[in-house]
Amino acid sequence: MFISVALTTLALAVSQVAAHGGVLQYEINGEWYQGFKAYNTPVGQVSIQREWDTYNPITDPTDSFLACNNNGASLGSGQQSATVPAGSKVAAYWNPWPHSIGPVMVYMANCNGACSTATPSSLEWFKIDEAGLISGSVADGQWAQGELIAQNSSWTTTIPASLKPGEYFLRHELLAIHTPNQPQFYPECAQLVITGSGSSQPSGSYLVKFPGAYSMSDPGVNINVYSETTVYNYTIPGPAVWQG
Ligand SMILES: *[C@@H]1O[C@H](CO)[C@@H](O)[C@H](O)[C@H]1NC(C)=O
Ligand SMILES: *[C@@H]1O[C@H](CO)[C@@H](O)[C@H](O)[C@H]1NC(C)=O
Ligand SMILES: [Cu+2]
Repeated sequence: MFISVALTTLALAVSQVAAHGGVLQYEINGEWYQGFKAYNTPVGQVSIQREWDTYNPITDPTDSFLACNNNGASLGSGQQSATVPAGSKVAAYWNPWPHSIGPVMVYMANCNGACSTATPSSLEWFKIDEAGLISGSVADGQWAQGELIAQNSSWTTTIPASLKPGEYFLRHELLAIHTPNQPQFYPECAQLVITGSGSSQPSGSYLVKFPGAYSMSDPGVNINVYSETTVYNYTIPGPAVWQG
C-alpha cells in the first residue's frame, strides 16, 4: 500500500517535471567532454559542441536551424573536436528528465574538410542510430525517450567501425511528440575527428539535409499519440540507419 502510493506519487512527479532540454555532456571512448552551456554567452566557451542557446524546442520541421539547433554556430577559437577511432562508443547525457514520449535519433555528417568552418544546413547527414516505440501502443507504450530517462538521461551509440576517417559532425536528436500534432525537435551537434583505417561512406539514399529530411506530412512527425490506442507501430522519420 505504502509502496504503491509512493510509486504513484513518483510517477506523477515525473510526468510533471518532464521538460525541455538538450545534450549537456558526452562520454566518448571513455573520455568526458562538456557541452556548450546554453543560456550563457558563447564568448570564452570551449567545447566540442556547437552553440545552442536554450532548452526550448524547434517546432517547425523546416526550421533553418534544424541541423544543429539555434544557432549552431562555431565557437571560434573555443571550438574543439574530439579525436576518436571509428567503432568508439559515444554516450550523450541530457539534462535530467527531458520528455518521455518519442524517438531518439543519432546522425553524422562528413565535413569534407574542416568542421569548424562548416555550415550545418549545407551538410549531408546520415543516421547511425534510432529507436522509437519500444513496446505497447502509441497511446501509452514505452518510448525510446523513456528508456533514455531510465538510463540516467543518457543514450549510447557506436560509431560505425568501417567509417572512413575524417572530420564529422555528430548530431543527437529527440523528437518529442507528447503535444498532439505539434512536434518538438531537440537537436545538438558536436564535432569529431574520426581515425582508423575504414573506407566506408554512406551512399546517396542514406543522405539527407536539415532542414529537408522531415515534413509535417510524415506520420511520425505530425501525430496525436493519444488517439492511437490500438496502433502498435510508429514510423521514425528520416532515412534508414546506415550500418557501415
Ligand atoms: C549519471 O550521469 C551523470 C552525468 O549527467 C554522471 O556524472 C554520473 O556518473 C552518472 N551516474 C551513473 C550512475 O552512471
Ligand atoms: C503504422 O503502420 C501503417 C501501415 O504501414 C502506417 O500507415 C501508419 O502511418 C503507421 N503509424 C504510425 C504512427 O507510424
Ligand atoms: Cu519541452
